[in-house]
Amino acid sequence: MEALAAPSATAENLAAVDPEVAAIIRAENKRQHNKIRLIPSENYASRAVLEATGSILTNKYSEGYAGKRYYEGQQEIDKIESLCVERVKAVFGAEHVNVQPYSGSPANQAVYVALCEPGDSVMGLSLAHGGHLTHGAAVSISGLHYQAVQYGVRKEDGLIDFDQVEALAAAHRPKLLFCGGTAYPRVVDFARFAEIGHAVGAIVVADIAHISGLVAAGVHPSPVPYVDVVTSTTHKSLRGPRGGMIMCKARYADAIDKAVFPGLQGGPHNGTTAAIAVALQEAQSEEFKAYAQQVVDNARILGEALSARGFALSSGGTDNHLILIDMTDRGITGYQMAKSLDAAGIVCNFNSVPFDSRPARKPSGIRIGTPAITSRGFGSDEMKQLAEWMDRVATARADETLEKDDRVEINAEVRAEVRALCDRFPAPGLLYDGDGQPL
Ligand code: DSN
Repeated sequence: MEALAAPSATAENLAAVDPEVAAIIRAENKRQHNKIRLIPSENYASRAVLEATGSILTNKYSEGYAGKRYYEGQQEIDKIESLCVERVKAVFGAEHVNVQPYSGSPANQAVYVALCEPGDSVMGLSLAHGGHLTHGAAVSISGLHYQAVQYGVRKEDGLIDFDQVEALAAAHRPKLLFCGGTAYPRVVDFARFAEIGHAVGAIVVADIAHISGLVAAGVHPSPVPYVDVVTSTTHKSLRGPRGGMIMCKARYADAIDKAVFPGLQGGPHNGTTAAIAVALQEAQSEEFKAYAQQVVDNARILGEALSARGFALSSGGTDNHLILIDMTDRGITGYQMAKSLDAAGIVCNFNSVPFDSRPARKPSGIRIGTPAITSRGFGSDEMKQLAEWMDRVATARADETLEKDDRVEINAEVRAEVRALCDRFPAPGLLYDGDGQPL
């Protein structure tokens, strides 16, 4: 059989072999350039990370761990995985690291498989108050197979209710106590969680998927000195490939490794492993530290500008990269705001707010964040402009005297202004032509 021809550039190969898929990827390349991406769990990975992800490492099977594989031919793969593990240890100061989980949910599932039995009591922040599905939500395996107890935030200030955490921990004596979340805009007090969990014999797990880039750069306190296990994705504020990792104290290393492989997974995704290593190399640079600080600064400036324009911020503001906004006072739902913003070229997600009276599919809030826009160089001026656009879109959506066409027109005006701003800020990793236009 004839060998597959190999034109030089990746994009050319794809376009020649599968023009349909190539066209969809190009359209997405344009969308990621043309719109302001505010989903706080998204980012722009560098070309270096993307090249490692899409490299020939995808061709290799390597069940097992470095030096203990079930297939031959691991001379280079062992080096990649060991390098990646060493870089994660160096950046986070962890005793043991596993970089094989396919993403954040499998990483968390591995923690359950490693450290407790079905039916055991486990505790986490409720999804409705900013936790993650895998922290014990009723619809997830973490809530279906374990006795999940959920804590929340206080109604008066939106902060974690540590009195409740303490009382529930004492009453249920959970095997695992999860902290961290996906829609919590404040600093997580890992030391406090560790104190409460350890007092009742719980293994304390910090899920830092959202904030791992901030932790790596030292702009959010690290859980590593306090808790027993730390899980994370690698593609959010850390700006790596889509993947997951687990850090733990040495005494849990065997159980965690066995749970990931052979407990839950087969062969690791070696291109992803290489790309995590690249992201960790990038995360040790001064540029990345400045980036992470700017992510937090941008979120604070954007939050203040939005508050000044009458947006109600959950917990009154933000300490990290994300902002949760209750749209009720603006006379619309979060669902309506998210749809209108997308039409105006600003992408966020609708999200429940704590104590939401509306259903999760059409909730009151939106969730926004600054990792992606900071990667493309937005700063304080752009945050203030963004708040003005969001105000204009919300006002138009709530104005019942406006005809639908007028609202469409206002969104189109904002979209044109957004597009002009985006053209001034090319994003890392995207493909551009010689005139700076997205391919
Ligand atoms: N889907 C992620 C987020 O958007 O926060 C969490 O898994």
